[in-house]
Amino acid sequence: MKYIIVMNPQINKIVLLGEKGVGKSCLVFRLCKDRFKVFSETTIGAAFVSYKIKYKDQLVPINIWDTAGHNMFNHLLPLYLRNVDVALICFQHPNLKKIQNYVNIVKDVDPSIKIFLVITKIDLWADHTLFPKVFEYASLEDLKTFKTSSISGEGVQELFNSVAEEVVSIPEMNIEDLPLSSLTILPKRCCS
Ligand SMILES: Nc1nc2c(ncn2[C@@H]2O[C@H](COP(=O)(O)OP(=O)(O)OP(=O)(O)O)[C@@H](O)[C@H]2O)c(=O)[nH]1
Ligand SMILES: [Mg+2]
Repeated sequence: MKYIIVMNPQINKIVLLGEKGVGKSCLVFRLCKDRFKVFSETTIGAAFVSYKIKYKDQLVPINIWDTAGHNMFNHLLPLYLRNVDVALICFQHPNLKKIQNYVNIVKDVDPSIKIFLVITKIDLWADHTLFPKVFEYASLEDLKTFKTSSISGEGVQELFNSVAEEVVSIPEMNIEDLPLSSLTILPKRCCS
């Protein structure tokens, strides 16, 4: 019998994390629909989206986990961070302590996760150099920073291009090397 292998959402896994209301879900919506989501409801637990990013001459599939920023869901973050390739720490205010707290949460789960710092809602800021301490910290920790607005779309493509670049730079595994838990194998129907 023939089989098809369905990639699990744990492959090319991207997680957005950050405080409630910083604009994580709107960022994902802007990426996927190329427009601003006017009425965005607070996320419960996490939302999952699969998307293919156009990068150079290829389509890079990514699995996005958009986590809830409300404090009551903080204890779930380590679960969503398992097997993550890139973590996008989103924030709209330059509160270094809170940003460092998220960086530590990610590093505690797996220090090899690539972390991007994402400033959101830059349409609200006249001057983004108001984040000097954040940039200083980012360069010290060798973390890439991005400035985005889901309203104007500014910086969103650049951010996800870098995500795709990061994902394609991860050495491809042979199918035999992938952990069984990351694959779902289904019998192939004769007509499919
Ligand atoms: N000015 C401005 N407002 C934004 C932007 N992105 C999102 N918002 C607004 O910010 C609010 C929260 O956006 P969400 O994307 O739902 O925030 P979230 O981070 O997903 O929030 P939780 O799911 O509660 O963690 C909404 O009222 C949006 O309209 C942006 O780029 N600029
Ligand atoms: Mg949300």
